[in-house]
Amino acid sequence: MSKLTTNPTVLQWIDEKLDLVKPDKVVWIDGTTEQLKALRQEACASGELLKLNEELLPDCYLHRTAENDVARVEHRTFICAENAELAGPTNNWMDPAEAYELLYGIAKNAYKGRTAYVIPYSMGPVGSPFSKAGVELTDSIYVVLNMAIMTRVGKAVFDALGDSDDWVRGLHCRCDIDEKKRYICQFPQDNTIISVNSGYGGNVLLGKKCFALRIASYQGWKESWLAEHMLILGVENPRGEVKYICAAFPSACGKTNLAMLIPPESYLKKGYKVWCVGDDISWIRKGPDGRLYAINPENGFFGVAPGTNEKSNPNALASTKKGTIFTNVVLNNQNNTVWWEGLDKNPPTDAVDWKGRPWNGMESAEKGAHPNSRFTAPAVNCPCISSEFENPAGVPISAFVFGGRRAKLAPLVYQAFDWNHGVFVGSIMASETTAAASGAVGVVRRDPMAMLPFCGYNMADYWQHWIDIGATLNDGKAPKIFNVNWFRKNDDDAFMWPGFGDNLRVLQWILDRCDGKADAVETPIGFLPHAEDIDLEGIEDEVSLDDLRAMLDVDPALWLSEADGIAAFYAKFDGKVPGEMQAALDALRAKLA
Ligand code: OXD
Ligand code: MN
Repeated sequence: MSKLTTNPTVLQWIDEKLDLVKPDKVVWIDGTTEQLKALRQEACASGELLKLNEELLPDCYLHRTAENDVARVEHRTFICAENAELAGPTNNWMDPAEAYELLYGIAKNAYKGRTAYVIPYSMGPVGSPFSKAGVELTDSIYVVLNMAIMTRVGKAVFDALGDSDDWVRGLHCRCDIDEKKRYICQFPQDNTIISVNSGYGGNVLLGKKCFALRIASYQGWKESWLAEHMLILGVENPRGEVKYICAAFPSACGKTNLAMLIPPESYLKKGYKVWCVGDDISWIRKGPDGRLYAINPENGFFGVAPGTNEKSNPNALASTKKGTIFTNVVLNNQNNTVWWEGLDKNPPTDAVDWKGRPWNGMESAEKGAHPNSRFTAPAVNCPCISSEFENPAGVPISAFVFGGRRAKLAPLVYQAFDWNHGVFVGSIMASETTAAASGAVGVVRRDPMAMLPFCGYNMADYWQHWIDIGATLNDGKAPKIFNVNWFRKNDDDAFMWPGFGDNLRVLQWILDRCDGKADAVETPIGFLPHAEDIDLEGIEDEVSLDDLRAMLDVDPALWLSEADGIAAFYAKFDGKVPGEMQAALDALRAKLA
């Protein structure tokens, strides 16, 4: 079949890699509806996909991964840069020459008896100045069909690329799904990703974490832009003006829910709307007017299924009703649909669990869906998708919001004093582990800007890059920076803030601050709201003004001990932490003392 491009750098790389992996057949993905339809049929025939109820879930499919291959594997993820310092103390590092030898050894003849798929894809709308191209070579039809949802695939990508060498090389080999030989390697200096022995989304949909965060963060460093683990949402006020917010949270903090939130009743009545531009990744550049603009480089949502329901996130649920691939959820035999824990209170009794075993939801002690089971849903399905989703110029950012899960420490919301202090606030992001993760509960995991597993270079250089970007923004043009904590608990260990749609009340204060409309109290950690300035209309029975005051309390003793934790974390960077941030830490301690 036609090779879809004459780009010599693409043709040479593909030839070399095909010579290595030795497929029986090569298919170039042109992205046409007919081709994708035929591939879905083929995947159903081979059993890789299972077609779901066409009436209830049109064009939807179920896939099950190997039992040992259900999540990202941070301990097997490597930044293969020239030296260990480039990767920094928070990344696993492998020497590039050593890594290529190891990985090519594993990939040798890995496609024997299989088909090679060449997927040209664009992160960002094709032709946008923000966008970048990638080519993924894979032996997995599941990868092809997921990439066709999560990114823009097809010939148009090659047409836009022309003969340029600026594209990311991605080689994926399923091999034997052997955990001991599983490697997810990024070579930021070579624009290259190699992923072997996995078939799980986060490890093999190379456009997502591997490219759009690890490789792109490095590209952004070199090219003066930012690739961030951030959702993008627009808040439309009753006058029809929309302001955009980018927000970063570690896993399990409700990022997809916030990105698609439904305003509380009182806000809906007034005419507020929330629009989703993206739920996971932002690429951010300075625009012609000197402000920062963001695009969502993805084209779909790779969301966690368990816990997604009509109440927690009706927009995400609606997004999964057509053209969606479900991975590792329950198959309901009764009507050939899917189910997961937290979808509703009626688990199917005649079903198949994520491991492919018969499952009765009323009787089984085991969970039916894997806790990290996923839906891959087209963004266009989302009822609140922003009209700016495809805008090649992106959306202007008013505020950056960082957040984490802290039972006692962080107040509901606070604002950084200025840009550099905001970078400090992002760098001290941390979350306490929940019962959902393995290991001890309540342990603080430091996750600067939610980029810990995704920063493709030394985190200290990344912080400096943030400071440098800020220095290019004129006063008044830089987004304001905030931190939120939806997870504060009272002495009875109960959550104090209702969360979900009510989080808009906090976003409203944030946007009022950006507009210079809300006052604040200066504290050692930043500017805090007056409790009266958070709108509680409609939830006064649930949250009193005194509750709110308690959520806004800053305990100096807790913060002093937090400062010790931050200092210990900074110490890992061997003196590379930018002076501005060290100074912010010193100032925090001095103010608290
Ligand atoms: C994700 C993650 O899957 O951050 O988006 O783990
Ligand atoms: Mn993510």
